[in-house]
Amino acid sequence: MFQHIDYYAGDPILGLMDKFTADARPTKVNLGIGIYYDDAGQLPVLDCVKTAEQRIASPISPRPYLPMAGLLGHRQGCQRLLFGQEAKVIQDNRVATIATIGGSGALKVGAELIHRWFPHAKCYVSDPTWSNHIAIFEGCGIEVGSYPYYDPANHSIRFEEMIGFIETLNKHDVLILHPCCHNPTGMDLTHEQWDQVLQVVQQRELIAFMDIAYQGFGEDMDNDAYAIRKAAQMGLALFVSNSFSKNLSLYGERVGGLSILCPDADQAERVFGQMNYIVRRIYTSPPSHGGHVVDLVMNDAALYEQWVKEVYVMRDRIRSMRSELRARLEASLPNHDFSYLTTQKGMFSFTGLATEQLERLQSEFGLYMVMNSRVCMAGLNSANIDYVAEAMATVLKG
Ligand code: KET
Repeated sequence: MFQHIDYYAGDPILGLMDKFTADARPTKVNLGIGIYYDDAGQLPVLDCVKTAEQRIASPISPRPYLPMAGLLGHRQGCQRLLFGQEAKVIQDNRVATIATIGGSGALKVGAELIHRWFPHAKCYVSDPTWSNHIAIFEGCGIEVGSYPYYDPANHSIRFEEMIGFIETLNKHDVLILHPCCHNPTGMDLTHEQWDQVLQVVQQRELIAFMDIAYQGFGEDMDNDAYAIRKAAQMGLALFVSNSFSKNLSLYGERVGGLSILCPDADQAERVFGQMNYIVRRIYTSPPSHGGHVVDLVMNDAALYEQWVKEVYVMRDRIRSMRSELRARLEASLPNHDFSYLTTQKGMFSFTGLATEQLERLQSEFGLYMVMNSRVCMAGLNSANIDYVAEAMATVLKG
């Protein structure tokens, strides 16, 4: 019956996690998946989340189905976080938002909506991008291409080429963009560069689809949303998928949101209806526990303030790991340029290490990085950084 079914080669990121878990060496270090660990190497439970969960648990309450779109407080929390606390587009009811099963669920629902209502649209991702962007859009039957983005030789952005390329796209083609903390390269556009990209989006009538999974880890909550707010200001229609996996450290609860900014309230109502319909046909409604945590943290002023501070503690720890790794590598290899480690933003650095070097790091040192040379800086800590720097220096020396 099933012999015609292909074996699954495994996911390039999630598969690494299994390999890491199976490695018995006590010195092993996981720099693969985009998960934030604290300086003790532990996955943190944020204090704001603990407080919210204590409130949710007393008294323990019944668990009805949530609405297809999730909790209103979760949806409104996403809108204010993305578009700004007092955003006019929210007041004008122009944003259709649903709570989703993580950022991945938001991408899936958004891709389904594009496939159904813009059947001729092609989708373009940055070269390179998070591998699952391609998988999710192709999985919905959409043709996926790429636009020039990163120049590995100079650790820089191929901005002119990027603009030149998107100027050739057709009306309603979809451009997947990372508003902050680009995954996997850590290289973000400047505000001026965003302005230029969005002008082309407007002129060519493209659909911008912004995927924001690391808000607060780059600059701060507001600056990380610059591209989203600028697009809103320009009157563009826009898709935004957001994830709370990282900034609320709620990976397994699967919480995120999909927001679609529409030209007017009537179109937002149509779009919101279709988003609900897609959800009904795939999974009916999102999970309840994480939704309640998001609702509480986003809507209680004290918890919200505490949350933002906790995100900045994570951001600052990653930044210090970046400079410490850079300093150690520069000391070992004075002729190499490691400045990219501190220029790149968010959890990831793109090291440009070759496949053989990455394989050696795994087999000899138990150091796990994604095979495209992406390193998750949030896996470094004061106990493993010397070991990691030494291992990297050893393979770089050849
Ligand atoms: N978008 C981006 C850009 C992203 O990096 C991730 C997760 C997601 C969406 C998915 O978010 P979630 O809320 O977990 O569904 N990235 C990390 C984990 C993974 O690959 O699934 C990663 O890149 O390691």
